[in-house]
Amino acid sequence: STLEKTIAMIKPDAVSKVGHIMDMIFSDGFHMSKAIMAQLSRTDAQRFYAVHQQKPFFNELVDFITSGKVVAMELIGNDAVKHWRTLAGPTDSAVARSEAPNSVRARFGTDKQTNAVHGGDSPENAAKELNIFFGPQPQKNTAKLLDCTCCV
Ligand code: YYY
Ligand code: MG
Repeated sequence: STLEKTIAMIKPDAVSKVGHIMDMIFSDGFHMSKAIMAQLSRTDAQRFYAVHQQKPFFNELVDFITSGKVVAMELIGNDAVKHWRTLAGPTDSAVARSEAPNSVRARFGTDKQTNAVHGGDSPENAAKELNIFFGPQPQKNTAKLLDCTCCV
């Protein structure tokens, strides 16, 4: 396994569940090194979802993600990218409820758009997405206390 960092983001539909979701994150063994509550501008939302620019749902997705506050978190752990996507569950919350009933999306999401949380899909994309909330990453990871050497 590899020590990694990833981004977890609570979407506007689930911000009121931030406590429950953080409980799930900590219970599953992640370290949380940064967290911020913010409302994304349209420009930042388009940057955040740049990989989906060509998708038919892009504009609706940007509408949704800018519709209220979000909570973005930097998570650190072994295989954090994959681990967080597993805890988040399948994209469609209805599918999550049948296939991964203990996942965040099963518990707090509604459907395939309104699905409670985001997870970076690779260390590279996670770094770009974290950059939107936290600015350029310093040379050495700030989580000194965790002795994280994955992102130096
Ligand atoms: O990575 P993940 O969030 O599980 O799914 P993606 O396929 O990357 O899609 C990103 C985001 O777009 C998804 O969380 C909800 C939204 N979306 C949508 O609104 N309609 C779809 N048919 C597929 C995805
Ligand atoms: Mg994705």
